[in-house]
Amino acid sequence: MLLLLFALFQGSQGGGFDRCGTDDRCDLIGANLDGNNIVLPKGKEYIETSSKDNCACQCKTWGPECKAWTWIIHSKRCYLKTRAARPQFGAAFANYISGQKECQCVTDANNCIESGLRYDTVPGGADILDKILITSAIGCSCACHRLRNCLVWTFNKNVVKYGKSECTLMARATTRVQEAGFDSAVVNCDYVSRPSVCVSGWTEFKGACYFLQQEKKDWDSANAACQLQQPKKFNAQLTSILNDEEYKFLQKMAGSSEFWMGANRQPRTWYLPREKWFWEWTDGSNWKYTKWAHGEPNGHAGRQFCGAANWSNTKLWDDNSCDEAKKISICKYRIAPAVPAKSCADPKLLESSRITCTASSEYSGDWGCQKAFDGEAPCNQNWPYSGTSWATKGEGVGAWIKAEFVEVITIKKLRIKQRFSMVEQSSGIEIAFDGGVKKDFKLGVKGCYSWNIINLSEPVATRTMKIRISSVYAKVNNGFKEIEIYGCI
Ligand SMILES: [Ca+2]
Ligand SMILES: [Ca+2]
Repeated sequence: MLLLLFALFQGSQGGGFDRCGTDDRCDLIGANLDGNNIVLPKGKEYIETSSKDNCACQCKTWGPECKAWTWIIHSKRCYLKTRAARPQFGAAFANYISGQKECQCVTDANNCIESGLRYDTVPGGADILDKILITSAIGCSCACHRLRNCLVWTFNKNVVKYGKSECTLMARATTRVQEAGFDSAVVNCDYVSRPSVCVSGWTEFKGACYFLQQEKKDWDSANAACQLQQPKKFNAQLTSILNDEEYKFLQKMAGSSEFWMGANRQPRTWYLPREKWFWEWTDGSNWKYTKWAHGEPNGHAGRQFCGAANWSNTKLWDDNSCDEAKKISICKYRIAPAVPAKSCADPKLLESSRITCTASSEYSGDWGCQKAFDGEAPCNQNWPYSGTSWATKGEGVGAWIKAEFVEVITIKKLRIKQRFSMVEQSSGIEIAFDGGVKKDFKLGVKGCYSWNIINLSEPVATRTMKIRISSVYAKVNNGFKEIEIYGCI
């Protein structure tokens, strides 16, 4: 008996750890996976666990029923889930960490990491989105990709706690400092989390999108306004200017006006000797190309820390007081180069948790766009309140639903189920993928008893998919019961 206990003890200490081997590269930080809780013994829906690793472990060892987990930091509650629903982000979930049993880490770290570099930050400053303990630099990179508005990460191997090191996630590039034991990267060196086209209102030029802000603003407010420009998640910054060609393009955009650019000097300490000046681009681009006017930057009165372009008669650059309100500022975000489609011999159903969505309209929260990607497609009316479909508010032709994925997916096949009611059936759709690729399809199957199956003649690599209804059999509140996406990651 004692021997058996001993064996069990050994199993849980040694083998248990190996079997769990949680992978924090995949964590969704500040995210909740709503619902789909496994009901535990005594009707409880959660287990109290000391760490998110322990929670992930519970899921791994639970058996096939557990597909995902959510752990709440302050209450230490661990919820095991039968399905990874669409993640919820936002202030209410700042204390939540979620993950899936199967780990897939989105990262561009191999292209981006700079060793021996840290980004310096003000402790507790608004630039810091999160500080976490994590196992590897790649993990830190993944966490940054998973966290909305994360632009820069720094991984500090000099700190080791519980076998993990410190990972700081930041909203903008701050002072770069050479220091051993650090790895850092700027997310926008990658293409994975970037869109492939400029959204409307932005002008495309050589792999980036630009927006002219025509409201009087000081440098910091102008940069903050860039970050708030739609779509927010691209985290636009005041523009960097990296060569003559780009500068000429921006000068054309600004006309004859002087404008704020992303150049700024760190640290903003008055009367700092010139050899300690450190100029940088707020979007993290390398500081190489400059176009200073004669005698600039002069740090006038010891306190000019921000860069303006198209200055005065010279039309070159000047360092200026960051507090000065300028009429014009220009924002920039990078876009992705086209990604080649994979061969994808074994297409798999894309999980809901990898999809976020928007739509031209939603009948109500119970018929929101996420209902088309929630994995539920029972063929009944679900009247009155528990919709399993996306429904528009009175739309037919022209209605659209757009899915965005957390990484580039090569799509091979779709299955689409229409809504229950025969007076809400669509007959044709146009599907648009990244890079303006569009395809038309007929929907021959009405109602929700069977699927419309759409095989793509060529697989498409994309981060977004927008389905627009192009013709209808009949219209009330058209929409879709479910859209299944099959492909490879
Ligand atoms: Ca100056
Ligand atoms: Ca559904």
